[in-house]
Amino acid sequence: MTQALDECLSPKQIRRDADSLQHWGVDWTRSFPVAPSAVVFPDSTDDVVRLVQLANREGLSLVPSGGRTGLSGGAVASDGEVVVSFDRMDRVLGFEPADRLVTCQAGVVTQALQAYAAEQGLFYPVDFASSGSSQIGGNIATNAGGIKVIRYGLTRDWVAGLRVVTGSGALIDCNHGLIKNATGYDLRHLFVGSEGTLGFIVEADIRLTTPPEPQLVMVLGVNRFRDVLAVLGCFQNALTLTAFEFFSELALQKVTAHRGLARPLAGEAPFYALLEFDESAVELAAEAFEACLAEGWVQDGVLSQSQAQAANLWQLREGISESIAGYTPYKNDLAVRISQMPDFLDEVDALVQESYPDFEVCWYGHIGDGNLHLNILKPQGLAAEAFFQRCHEISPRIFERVAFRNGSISAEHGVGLLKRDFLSYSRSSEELAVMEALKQVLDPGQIMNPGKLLRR
Ligand code: 2HG
Ligand code: ZN
Repeated sequence: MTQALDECLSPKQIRRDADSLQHWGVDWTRSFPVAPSAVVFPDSTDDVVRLVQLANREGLSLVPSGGRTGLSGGAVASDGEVVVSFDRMDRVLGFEPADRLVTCQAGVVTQALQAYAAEQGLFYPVDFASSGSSQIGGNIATNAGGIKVIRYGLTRDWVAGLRVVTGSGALIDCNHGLIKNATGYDLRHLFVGSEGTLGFIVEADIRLTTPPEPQLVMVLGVNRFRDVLAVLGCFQNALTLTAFEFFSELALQKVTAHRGLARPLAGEAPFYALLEFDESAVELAAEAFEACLAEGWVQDGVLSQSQAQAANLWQLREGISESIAGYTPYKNDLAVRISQMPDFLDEVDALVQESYPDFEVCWYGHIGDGNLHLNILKPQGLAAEAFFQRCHEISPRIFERVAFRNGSISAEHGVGLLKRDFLSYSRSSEELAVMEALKQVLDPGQIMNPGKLLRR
C-alpha cells in the first residue's frame, strides 16, 4: 500500500530498509514494538500537503517524527504506519530583528536555534538535556519544558506563529508572529502539545529575548524534601531564579558513577537542590543561603567559581536520566501545585516503598515548576516484562493520588502511548469529549498519529 508514496515523493525521500525502519520508528522509550512500513523525508510544506492528501486517499497512517527524544512513545510507529521525518526540513528561513522573531522549519534542532539566536545577540531560553537532537517541531508538538521554565516558561510561550498542515490537508497560518491578536480562538495553542494528532507543524515563528547575565550555579545539600520547598521560597523571596532543580542521593550516586563526576559536597544529604541565578545576585543568594543554614534546612552548599564548574554542577542534574537508562526504568513525570508537593511526594514515596521494598526508587525533577520525575529501577536479573507488569500494578494508585490533588499524570513528557489509557486521571470526560471532537474536525480521516494521546 505504501507504494503509493512513490507518486508524491522522489526515491531519495523514501526508505524501507530494516535499519531505517528501526532507527526512525522509535523514540527514547524502549517498551513498545517498532514496526513502521516506511520512513519519508519531506523537503517542503508542499511535500507535506501532498503526503497528507495521499494518506487520506489511500488510508495510510502517518507518524510525525522529530528528534525522537520523547519519553512517552508519541513518535513510535508500532503498526505499519509511515513515519514522516522532518530531518530534511531543518532550515532557518529568516530573522526579523525589530520583531525579534526567527522563522524556522520544523526540523531545526533546538541547539541550532539557540546558536542562531546567540549569533543575533539574542537568546532562546528553552533548554534541556536533549537539546542537541530534539527538533523545534517536536518541542512545539509536546510543549517541551526543561530546566529554565521557572524563569522563561515552556515552549508554548515562545511560539509567535505557526504554519500547520492539518490532518485534512489544509495549510493554516496561525497568528502571523503578532503580539496582540484578539480575533477569537487562538488555533496556534491547539497545536502546541497536540502530539502530532491534529496535523503537522511545518514552520514556526519563534520569539527570542535578551541574553541573561552570566549565570552562577549553587548546589545545596538539603535535609528533608519538605525543606527543599522552604529553600525554594527563601531564595525566590530574595532573587530571581533561572532554575531550581532537585535530585535525591540515589540519583546523585547514579550520575556520579555513570559520568565519573566528583560529588558536589563533602558529606551526603538525602536531597540536593540545584539553583541557577544571575551573577549580580550573588550577595542576595549568599544571604539566602545563610538564612537556610540557620533554619536547619540546608546542611552544606557549593557555589560555582567558573563557567566550567557551573557546567559540571549542571551535569549532576542533566546527566541523571541518561545514567539510569541502562536500568530500563519505569518512568513517571508528575505535576502538582508547588504547595502540594511535600505531601504528594510523601504519599507516593510511601506507596512505592510499601509496594516495592526491593526496588531502587530515584527521585529528581523541576521543583520550581511543581514537576517530579519518579524512576523505579529494574533490578538486574528481573525480566523487563515482569518488572513493568509489577510497576503497572501500582500506576493507578499513583494516578489516584495525582487526581486527588488535581495534578497532571504527565507534566512535560506528553501522553503518547505510555499515558494514553490513564488520561482520565487528569482530564474529565467532558474535556476528553471536546478533545475527540476537535480531532474529528481537524483529522477526519484519522490519519494523524493514530492511537497516540487519544484512543482513536
Ligand atoms: C529530565 O528532567 C528529563 O531530566 C528526563 O525530563 C526525565 O528521564 C526522566 O525521567
Ligand atoms: Zn524533566
